[in-house]
Amino acid sequence: MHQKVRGNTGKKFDEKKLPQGLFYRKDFLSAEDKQEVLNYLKTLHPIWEQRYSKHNPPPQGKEQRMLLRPVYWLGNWQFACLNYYHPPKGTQNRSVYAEKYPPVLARIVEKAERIARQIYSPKDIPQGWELNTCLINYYGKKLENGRWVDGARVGEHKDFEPGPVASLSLGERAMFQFVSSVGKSSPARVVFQQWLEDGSLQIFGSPRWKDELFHRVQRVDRKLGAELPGNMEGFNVRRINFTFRYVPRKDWVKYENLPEGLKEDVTPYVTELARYSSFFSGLLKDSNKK
Ligand SMILES: O=C(O)CCC(=O)C(=O)O
Repeated sequence: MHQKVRGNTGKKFDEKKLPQGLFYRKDFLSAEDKQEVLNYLKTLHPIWEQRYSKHNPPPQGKEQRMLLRPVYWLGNWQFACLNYYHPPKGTQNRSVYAEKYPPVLARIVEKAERIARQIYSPKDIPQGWELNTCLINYYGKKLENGRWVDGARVGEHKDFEPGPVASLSLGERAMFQFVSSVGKSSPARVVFQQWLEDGSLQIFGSPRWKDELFHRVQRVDRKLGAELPGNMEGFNVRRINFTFRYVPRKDWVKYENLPEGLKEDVTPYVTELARYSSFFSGLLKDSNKK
């Protein structure tokens, strides 16, 4: 698996070729598509989620907390308080039907899927794989008690959706790292790092990058002076990232079919989304009719 790679400017790993299983293309997004994506973003109203809820309270030793950043999901919405999609056991009542991709994202996803099918061996692409789920992460600073607090990072984690993940970046570049282990006793060791630039596409897959290593966003630059659409009072957005993943459709659940407690937990979010989204206001209406 070799590909021409430009713009891999992570200092220590400034190489022409990326390791097998990784793909990066700077300037993936054309100027027209970028404008279309930005126009679409102007229509979205992301929300702040809490990690836990009444029916999924914090485990012992943990506290309720707000996520570090606002998010929006397409395809299906993995509410944090439903614990995210986590096969093999955590697959039920975690991925709630959400809005479809707009045409520009559907086109981008088609291209990303084509690239992934070229660069990964069939054993690294699960049966039925398609990038049908998108998490949109908003990175920036938040006004808290009169002070601007920067939360533009993501801690070490894995994406548990099966198969390759594709990631489209807009705005300021982000330092993205794969790290080998996390724990209180041993600090994370950086195995590979990469700046994710405005308009770039990254794809990572295979057991090495998906299952063995963690990944994180260490920091987001401020060099471009980017200001992106977020529609949020007291939150300034300088980077937006779309990660496209695969959740088998058999595991998507309709909001109205969630068990009562879980439905109660996510209803405030659905209600907030319904203020600006006909899809979510339709869900509330249908569910009230039942
Ligand atoms: O913002 C990024 O580049 C990565 C986001 C990420 O790690 C995730 O959504 O799981």
